[in-house]
Amino acid sequence: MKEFLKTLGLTEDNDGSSTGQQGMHNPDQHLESHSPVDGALIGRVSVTTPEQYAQIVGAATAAFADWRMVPAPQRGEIVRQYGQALRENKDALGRLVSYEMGKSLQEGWGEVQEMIDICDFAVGLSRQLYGFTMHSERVLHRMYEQYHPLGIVGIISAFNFPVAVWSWNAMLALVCGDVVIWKPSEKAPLCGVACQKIWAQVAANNKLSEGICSLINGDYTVGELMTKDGRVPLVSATGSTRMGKIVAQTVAGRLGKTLLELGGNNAIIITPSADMDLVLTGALFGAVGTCGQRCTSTRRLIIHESRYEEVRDKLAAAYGQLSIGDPLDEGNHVGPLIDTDSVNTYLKAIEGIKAEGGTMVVDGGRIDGLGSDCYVKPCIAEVATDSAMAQQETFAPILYLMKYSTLEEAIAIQNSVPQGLSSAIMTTNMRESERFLSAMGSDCGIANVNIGTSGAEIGGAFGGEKETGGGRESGSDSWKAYMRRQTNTINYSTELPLAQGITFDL
Ligand code: UN1
Repeated sequence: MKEFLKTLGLTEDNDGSSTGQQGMHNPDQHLESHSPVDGALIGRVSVTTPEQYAQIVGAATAAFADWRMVPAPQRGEIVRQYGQALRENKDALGRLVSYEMGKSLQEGWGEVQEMIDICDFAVGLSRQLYGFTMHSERVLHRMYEQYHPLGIVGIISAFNFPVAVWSWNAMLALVCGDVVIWKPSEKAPLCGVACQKIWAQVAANNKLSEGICSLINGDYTVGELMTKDGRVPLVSATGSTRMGKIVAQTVAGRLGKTLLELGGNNAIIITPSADMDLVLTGALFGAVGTCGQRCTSTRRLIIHESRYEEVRDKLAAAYGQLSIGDPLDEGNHVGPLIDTDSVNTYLKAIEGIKAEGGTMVVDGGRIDGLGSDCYVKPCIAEVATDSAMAQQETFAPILYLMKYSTLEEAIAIQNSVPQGLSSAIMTTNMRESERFLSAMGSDCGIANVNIGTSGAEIGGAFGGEKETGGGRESGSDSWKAYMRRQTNTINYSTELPLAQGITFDL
């Protein structure tokens, strides 16, 4: 067994359900986690039964009764300790992320760093859960608003950021006074178990009640236990648009709240004045980083006709320099896709591109002999601006090149897809960048200038429009999604004047 697995307390068989400190095992059903790096079985994680789920919700409900009354800065202190524990486990957890998910070790550590950063952010936030005060229209009255915790927050996360996405939601929810139940992706369940074990230690050190942070595991049927459960007021889900629509409809059916972070189809517009060094780094990292499996991955380059050949040829040359292989080897830039289903989707997309008349600039295909069947070549295709393939998010390293002549046209192409997560423009022309950022510019939740589409910082609100789902998590005032707002009006006079000047005398 690998050393970092031992460091994180993982074994061959792991409890997939836990109410804080207490692990629960289901002897009958397991998820098997195979590494896309070398195909090896890393470990098994037990699936949550409906009975275990009922116990977990019970523990979470009981924990919430206490946790909501802990002063927010003290809740922040617990999150600070979680952040400290992550610092101590950064190396091992980053290695697990890399080994279980397949992203490069640098990116695995980077993901744990994002967790540490959101802990720091949440600690500060725990003293800044501000509401407004208003002036009442009535004499000797006071009006203000305050934010209260919601209760149980359900988190459904995806395989591509198997630890960070949970922490963006959970650390904010915790300082807000909520309790959390997490269902990690069934493609990276050990990452969930590892984070839960770190939590269990922090909870035990502080003698905290069970169920402040719980873990459940399994496929969509386990997720459904939460989405259908009226005791879970908010479900935050990250994943495909298909999954998000089902979650949204199920939760809306009981008038619960959702926070959705779904697909992206992110483009970089490359203008005549673009700085070519920035273009190359931004586009390359955006398109091949995490093997094209970020929601924010760059999928489309919309290039001004005057720079088209230059960008195409330089990028093709850069793709030739990429080393693909074991992501735990720091010499490699690109690791495997998550599984063979993903490889098949990628291969089918390439067929689709060819069928609709696209031309491969850099050929794709499976790479054999690298340790598993999940390694593929990052590829580049030239397509028409109305390409149907380029309308879809294929979660793989396929980059589409398109040509434009006016900025208006470029913005129209960029906004023509159903998704609206991240976008970027490469320009040194102030008029162009301001147009891109204006109301008639990018329609995405994230719009960058001279930066690629991926690699957002935690300090900003993260999320997007249209089929991306509209949710915002992480920084800025995203915390408000995890609380309920209450408007309070207090009369300290001896009269009861009615609002709007109404009199109601008997
Ligand atoms: C995701 O792909 O779901 O901007 C999240 C980025 C990361 C987050 C990506 N900070 O690439």
